[in-house]
Amino acid sequence: MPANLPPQYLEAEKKFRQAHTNQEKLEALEEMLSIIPKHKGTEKLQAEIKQRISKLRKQATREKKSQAKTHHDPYFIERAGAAQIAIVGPPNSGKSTFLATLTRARPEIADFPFSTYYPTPGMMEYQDIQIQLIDFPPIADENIEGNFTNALRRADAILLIADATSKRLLEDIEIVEKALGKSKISFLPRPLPSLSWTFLPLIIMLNKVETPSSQENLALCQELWQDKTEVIGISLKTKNKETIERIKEKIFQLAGIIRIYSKPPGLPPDLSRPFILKKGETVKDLAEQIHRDIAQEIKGARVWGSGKFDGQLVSVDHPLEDKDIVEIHT
Ligand SMILES: Nc1nc2c(ncn2[C@@H]2O[C@H](COP(=O)(O)OP(=O)(O)OP(=O)(O)O)[C@@H](O)[C@H]2O)c(=O)[nH]1
Ligand SMILES: [Mg+2]
Repeated sequence: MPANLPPQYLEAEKKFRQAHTNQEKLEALEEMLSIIPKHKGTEKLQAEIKQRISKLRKQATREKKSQAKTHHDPYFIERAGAAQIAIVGPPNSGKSTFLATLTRARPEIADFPFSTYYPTPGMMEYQDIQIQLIDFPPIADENIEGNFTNALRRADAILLIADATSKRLLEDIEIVEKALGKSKISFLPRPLPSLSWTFLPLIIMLNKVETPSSQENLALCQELWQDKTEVIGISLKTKNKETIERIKEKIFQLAGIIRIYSKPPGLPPDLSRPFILKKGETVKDLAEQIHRDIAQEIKGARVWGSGKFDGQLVSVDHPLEDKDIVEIHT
């Protein structure tokens, strides 16, 4: 990546990374192309952006054509709630049980592998928000179909559920890891190889840990993955209220979102419906979500929560934290 790209470019690239639809991606790429300084040092990047634009345009035309033929994509799940989490993993690990435990969805649960054919969504309630979970078909081969790949790339994060009692647990997980790699999904927080890659946070839950023989597997997996991500042992069979709460909390953290309550000057805050921002986003990002005009006129804000003291005046670049109350000043 060439140095000294202007902040507006980085802002547009951030939009691109966070885009969920092809239309949003196209708009962000076009913005990137119009902002990028045109000189020798950025030629390669310009070419890459142009290539992505042309690819997305072609894809959009293809999708329009196939929609015209009423081609149905069973992997396409309409987004709902504050975030979308993809549940993936080897066969028979308890992915559908997980969905049935945390949401009102009733997917098929079976004691034989490959019982889920198509992704099934469900809404998980977490305090005052809902997070969408999608139970995907099992991954037992590192080559997964294109629709599956695209659906994963639309999610906000990945929850990998594996069976802690499996005799080949590490291979089970490795296959999923490879399938994600082939889908150009990186879950390690480091620079992506190119614009065509997507970063998605990932955690691993090893299910069925009530089985004594699984303890060794859990310890082994935790050791092996300690530099990459968190590995948590769960049992959906012997679950209780506390374990469910702990799991929900983990999913909320995995989603990488924060809840912000807005407050009009001189009035109490509206605690009924939080705005959903990504972790690290600022007062400016909140203003943009409320209204474009407000984002242009904003001068600062008062924040209750993450500020040094309640009601502290902060600048537009102030990063917000979960449950902050914000009064925007224009
Ligand atoms: N011992 C034990 N069995 C469990 C646990 N959770 C789920 N199971 C069982 O594991 C089997 C597979 O559960 P599913 O939820 O269908 O697994 P899946 O990952 O959706 O399976 P596929 O869709 O085929 O990939 C079922 O017999 C469940 O009852 C658990 O915590 N402990
Ligand atoms: Mg299933």
